[in-house]
Amino acid sequence: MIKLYGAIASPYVARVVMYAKLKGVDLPLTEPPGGMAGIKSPEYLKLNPMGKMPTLEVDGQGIGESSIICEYLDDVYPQKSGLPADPIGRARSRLVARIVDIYLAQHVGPLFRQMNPEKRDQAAVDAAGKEIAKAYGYIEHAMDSGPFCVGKTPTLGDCALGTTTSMMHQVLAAGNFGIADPVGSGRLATWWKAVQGHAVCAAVIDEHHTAFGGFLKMMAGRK
Ligand SMILES: N[C@@H](CCC(=O)N[C@@H](CS)C(=O)NCC(=O)O)C(=O)O
Repeated sequence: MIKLYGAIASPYVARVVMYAKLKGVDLPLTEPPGGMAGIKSPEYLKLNPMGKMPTLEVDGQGIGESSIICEYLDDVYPQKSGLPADPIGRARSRLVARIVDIYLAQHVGPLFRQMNPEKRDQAAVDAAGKEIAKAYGYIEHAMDSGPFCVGKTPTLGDCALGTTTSMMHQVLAAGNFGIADPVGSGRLATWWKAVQGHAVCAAVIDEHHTAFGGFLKMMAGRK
């Protein structure tokens, strides 16, 4: 019995949801043990001691980390892989997801703390803007001629980058930081157009966008 725990407002959860849908695997989001706000509950921490979403529960065992969950889904549902067929393509797609995790997302998150212009640390915003632009440069280098990250269909890299890019756009717009859109032109713009034009990717991004918008509003209300 497989269950996916998390909320679609999380780009990491949305990554897994998109990946499963692209594979044609029915994997609805389930309320975590300990309740929706309970990713720090003892029940949840037993499955994923990192206390983060998503977590996949497989016969009572917990698996954390979105990309690991995606690759697990490929192992148990190999009929339609979510990775390109050739080894270099697979490496490129995985590389995009890895760059998102270690070079991009960590610079988008801190901008949440800079939303209020009156309390803003402009030096921190400028530094984040530079790092985000650098990360998209690395990502562009990992892509092939596309239009998706690798080839003509979406794979793991697109699931990771698509959901995180959507979140980044929302954060940049909500904060009005004056940071230029790093996917505004060239290969990255072609990629973003392809993702937005793909029915499955667009539907998941839309759902994530709405939920994340609600999260931003809630944060703004707390200021
Ligand atoms: N590297 C993890 C990141 C997961 C993550 O950071 N999830 C966030 C939600 S977007 C979370 O659960 N945060 C709660 C916390 O850190 O306490 C993955 O790929 O699954």
